[in-house]
Amino acid sequence: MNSARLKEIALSAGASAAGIAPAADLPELDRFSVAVNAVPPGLSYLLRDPERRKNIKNWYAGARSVLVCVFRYWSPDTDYAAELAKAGDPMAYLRNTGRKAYQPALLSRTGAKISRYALGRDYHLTVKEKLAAMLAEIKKEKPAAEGKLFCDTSPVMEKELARLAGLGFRGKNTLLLSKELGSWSFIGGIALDLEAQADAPCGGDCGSCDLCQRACPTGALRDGRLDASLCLSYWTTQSKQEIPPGLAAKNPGWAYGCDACQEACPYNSPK
Ligand code: B12
Repeated sequence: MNSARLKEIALSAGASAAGIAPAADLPELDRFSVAVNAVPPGLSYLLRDPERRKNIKNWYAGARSVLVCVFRYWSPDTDYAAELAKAGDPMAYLRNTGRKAYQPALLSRTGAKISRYALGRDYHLTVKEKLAAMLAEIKKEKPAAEGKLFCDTSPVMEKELARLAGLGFRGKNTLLLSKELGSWSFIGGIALDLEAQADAPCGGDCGSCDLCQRACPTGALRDGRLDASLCLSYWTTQSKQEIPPGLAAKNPGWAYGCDACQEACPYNSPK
């Protein structure tokens, strides 16, 4: 299918940007194995079957191309303090929106902060709805087309696929960083059984900027890698164990997720 048309469909269904990646081996995984990153117990699923993540065809054999989309969830002009206040009591907010905070003691502290990505409806639902609408539209034009949706929960290397689809480069905070949209975006996509012309991968890097690394309160970022066992996002949203006192002492108030490395990024500042 014409890749321009695929991207047009994606934008009409609510993507902030879209691109096409090849359904092929990810060269990144030859250079860096998933196992080289420190993987704490709550993320041990990342070590399961790493070969599977190397190629999206190992997840969906029919894949011939990948429509990758980013969905912006925060604009640099949005007032974080005002949005956090609107959410109200953090504990009640998280409970009512179906989220589980793994360090509940942090929620009752004055000034407890919820990450921007969680100040809204669960993105797994909103993104999947938009992707499903895209696939339905594609099927209207190509009734025999099949596809499989991914957003966060599948063994798919979403950041690298997004980079290959031309949507941004990989920042030193490990996230996908678009020069136009910054990094306050979710990634989601559709592995399609249609051939489509792939976009040029996005080049570029952070250059000498290391503001994210310096802003991380626990020193979790180094050389383009995240040591998740030090990441406050890991401890507050994934870990079933209590946060070690040494890390808790460095936490500037994040009770669900952490935005420190993205707040520091110049691409996320108001233009
Ligand atoms: C596991 C996971 C986490 C873990 C671990 C994060 C991590 N960096 O691995 C935890 C719970 C800590 C986490 C936190 C967050 N996450 Co998360 N997470 C994921 C998930 C499910 C898998 C990521 C993965 O495969 N990690 C494994 C490691 C090995 O992969 P990696 O970081 O890509 O590691 C590579 C690099 O280190 C690279 N590398 C090695 N050396 C070098 C050197 C250089 C210079 C470079 C460039 C690269 C490089 O090689 C490694 C192997 O490929 C993805 C969804 C998905 N299916 O992809 C979402 C995802 C990455 N998370 C997302 C988000 C939003 C977050 C948070 C911002 C949430 C928050 N505010 O709290 C934080 C950000 C923390 C951070 N700075 O990474 C978004 C990111 C969107 C974007 N713009 O990039 C994703 C894509 C979910 C989504 N669908 O939108 N997350």
